[in-house]
Amino acid sequence: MAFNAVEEGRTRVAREDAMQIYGQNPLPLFNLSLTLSTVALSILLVLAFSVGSHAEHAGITRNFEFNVTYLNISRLCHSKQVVSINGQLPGPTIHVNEGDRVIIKVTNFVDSNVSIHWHGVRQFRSGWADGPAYVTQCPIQSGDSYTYNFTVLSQSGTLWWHAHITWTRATVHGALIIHPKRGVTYPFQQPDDEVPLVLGEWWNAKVEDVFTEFTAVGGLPNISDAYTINGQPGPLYKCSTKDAFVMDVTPGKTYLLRIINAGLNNELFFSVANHTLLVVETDALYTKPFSTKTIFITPGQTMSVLLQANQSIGKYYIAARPYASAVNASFDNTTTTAILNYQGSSDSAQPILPELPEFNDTAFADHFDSSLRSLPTTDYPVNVPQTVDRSLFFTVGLAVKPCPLNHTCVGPNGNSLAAAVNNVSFVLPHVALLQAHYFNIQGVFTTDLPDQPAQLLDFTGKPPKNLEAAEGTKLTVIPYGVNVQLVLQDTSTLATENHPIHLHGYNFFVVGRGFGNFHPANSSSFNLVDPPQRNTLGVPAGGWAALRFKADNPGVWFMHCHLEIHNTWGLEMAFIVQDGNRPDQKMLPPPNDLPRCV
Ligand SMILES: *[C@@H]1O[C@H](CO)[C@@H](O)[C@H](O)[C@H]1NC(C)=O
Ligand SMILES: *[C@@H]1O[C@H](CO)[C@@H](O)[C@H](O)[C@H]1NC(C)=O
Ligand SMILES: *[C@@H]1O[C@H](CO)[C@@H](O)[C@H](O)[C@H]1NC(C)=O
Ligand SMILES: *[C@@H]1O[C@H](CO)[C@@H](O)[C@H](O)[C@H]1NC(C)=O
Ligand SMILES: *[C@@H]1O[C@H](CO)[C@@H](O)[C@H](O)[C@H]1NC(C)=O
Ligand SMILES: *[C@@H]1O[C@H](CO)[C@@H](O)[C@H](O)[C@H]1NC(C)=O
Ligand SMILES: *[C@@H]1O[C@H](CO)[C@@H](O)[C@H](O)[C@H]1NC(C)=O
Ligand SMILES: *[C@@H]1O[C@H](CO)[C@@H](O)[C@H](O)[C@H]1NC(C)=O
Ligand SMILES: *[C@@H]1O[C@H](CO)[C@@H](O)[C@H](O)[C@H]1NC(C)=O
Ligand SMILES: *[C@@H]1O[C@H](CO)[C@@H](O)[C@H](O)[C@H]1NC(C)=O
Ligand SMILES: *[C@@H]1O[C@H](CO)[C@@H](O)[C@H](O)[C@H]1NC(C)=O
Ligand SMILES: *[C@@H]1O[C@H](CO)[C@@H](O)[C@H](O)[C@H]1NC(C)=O
Ligand SMILES: [Cu+2]
Repeated sequence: MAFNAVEEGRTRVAREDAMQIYGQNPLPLFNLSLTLSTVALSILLVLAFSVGSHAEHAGITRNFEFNVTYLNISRLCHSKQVVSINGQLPGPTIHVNEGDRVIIKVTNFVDSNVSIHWHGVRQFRSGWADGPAYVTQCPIQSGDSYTYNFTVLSQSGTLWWHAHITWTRATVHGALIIHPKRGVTYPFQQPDDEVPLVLGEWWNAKVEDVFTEFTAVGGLPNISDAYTINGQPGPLYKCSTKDAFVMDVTPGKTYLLRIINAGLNNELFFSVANHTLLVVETDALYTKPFSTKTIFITPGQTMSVLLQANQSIGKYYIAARPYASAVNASFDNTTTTAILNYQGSSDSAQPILPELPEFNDTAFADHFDSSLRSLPTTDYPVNVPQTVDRSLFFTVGLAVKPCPLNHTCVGPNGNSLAAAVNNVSFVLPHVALLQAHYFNIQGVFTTDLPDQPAQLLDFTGKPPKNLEAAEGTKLTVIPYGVNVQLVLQDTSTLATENHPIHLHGYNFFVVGRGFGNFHPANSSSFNLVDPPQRNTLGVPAGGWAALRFKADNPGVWFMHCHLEIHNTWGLEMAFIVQDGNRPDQKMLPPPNDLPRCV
């Protein structure tokens, strides 16, 4: 099977993917227990009721088993033990069709706590299955199991899943592919084959040690030693000559690359030498086809692109390297490669490297993000909220906070480095927020995150002298059904930086973006016709982005920077979206096996 073969340094394109698309029976994939059952009438009725206005075609139920186990692995001539799913890195690929119910039994066989997030899945009313630790559930402790149970509706394309606790997602992640409803084709050229490309980040040291070390002193973590494509760094790294993912192609055929940035702390440029990429979908939502040599993809983002194997027979590098927007910050300045291998190319052929933008090419990153547009189709109308019921203005940026008692910190003036939303550095509670909300448990959170900054400053100019942020578990309450506009404003405190902000439980429309300070007059140029729809957006370094979404999914939904450094420092908040009046607008009760908090 494809990803197992990666261990031998050479992999074939997974045929199973295509078979699923062409409507044949899915095969068991990658050592996963995948059982298929047609849905009984009773479940159909439950489904039709439970999905309310989002009911589409009823799907089938797909079962998966995820065992959290240790894996011994060696890259760049460094061996270590990592936490994995079913002993695979990347972990197993989940294939479903839109409309399916997905049941994943996760059992924790390692010593540490774990929790898994199904990144980008809307989770209509099923927030208990969303996964972020201490937000929608307490962690699955050693020896315990939890069965995630959700349906996949109103979205189609490439998503992924990953651990959502400390930095465990470095090695606990994989692709989650939502194929169109049975009998439905793509709104673009049907590819001959499909290939997930998971971009990752590798440390020679144990990631747990990197995490413990930097959190203890409130400083910067050690940078990674390599990037990877489907778990392999590629031959540009020392000791890695044979450690490359190889994608075999047949001349004349068209391939759908499903690209996922599963890296922890780096936004990436990605390109394939001598080939053009046609972007057709981002974050499991179709886009107007957009042709480019290079894509820009932040941690948390996913993208499907068509590649035509129409070049001379030979070998071409698929390559990724970072976009590092924080001036003077150190970063992993290396390049990962995989090999696009044409059938009939000679074994001795030397692959050609693509030209990638410079690490600081903000103009390219901005041009790429500004070029994306939604593609309205019959199944996916583009309903941009035309009016705003609740207007929010959140600053996102770096800060400091007091060093914890009895620690020595290395941040400015002996403080700990921090990051904040509207000057509040988020503190994770010990009881899951969703439980506290649903069962009305007092003392876990407050609902006073300000809608606007205390003062309207020049956020991107000279930074304030006082770098300190407040700390707290502050949430924002949104009534069911209202249209929310959220302007995210980067700040210059310590450094401006492109922050990939991810919202759980929703997709949002990116109606505007720009550099400098947002001004209300900017709203006159908002795109309310075909703005791109995403679950993760890189807020321009030293700039702003304006988002809109309709609060049609009740629950507690985390929003945070997807750079793990900033997430750990507190660049997080959560929305409580209240229940609506209709029965199908209310949260479902928690499952019986929801992990306990105490
Ligand atoms: C998960 O672990 C259980 C218990 O050891 C085993 O029976 C099952 O086959 C494992 N599943 C996978 C997918 O490895
Ligand atoms: C990993 O290697 C260690 C010692 O090097 C060994 O004790 C352990 O059993 C191995 N674990 C697995 C899952 O193979
Ligand atoms: C999943 O949730 C549905 C709807 O709540 C329920 O009918 C079904 O029994 C659940 N399945 C499992 C395996 O928990
Ligand atoms: C981090 O880097 C420093 C400096 O190179 C090194 O001394 C330390 O051991 C590293 N920490 C980890 C966890 O690898
Ligand atoms: C690939 O592109 C480069 C320039 O971008 C060109 O010099 C080279 O001839 C091309 N190679 C092939 C095999 O098409
Ligand atoms: C190859 O396909 C791309 C589109 O993917 C097209 O722009 C280009 O002209 C084609 N090149 C050749 C040599 O056919
Ligand atoms: C970056 O480093 C250079 C050289 O040390 C220095 O002149 C410059 O002021 C620094 N820029 C910022 C924004 O810190
Ligand atoms: C990154 O590495 C390249 C060589 O691969 C080098 O030319 C460039 O100067 C480096 N940039 C930085 C900012 O370290
Ligand atoms: C990018 O960094 C290089 C130094 O490595 C510098 O010469 C160049 O001006 C920078 N470009 C931008 C757009 O900041
Ligand atoms: C800090 O150290 C003092 C003296 O060693 C000790 O009494 C106190 O309990 C420690 N506090 C914490 C929070 O560890
Ligand atoms: C942020 O909050 C801290 C602590 O309350 C305060 O000292 C600081 O002035 C605030 N900064 C801004 C920019 O509001
Ligand atoms: C694991 O989770 C439990 C339940 O939330 C918590 O009590 C415990 O402290 C956690 N363990 C670690 C090492 O964080
Ligand atoms: Cu960030």
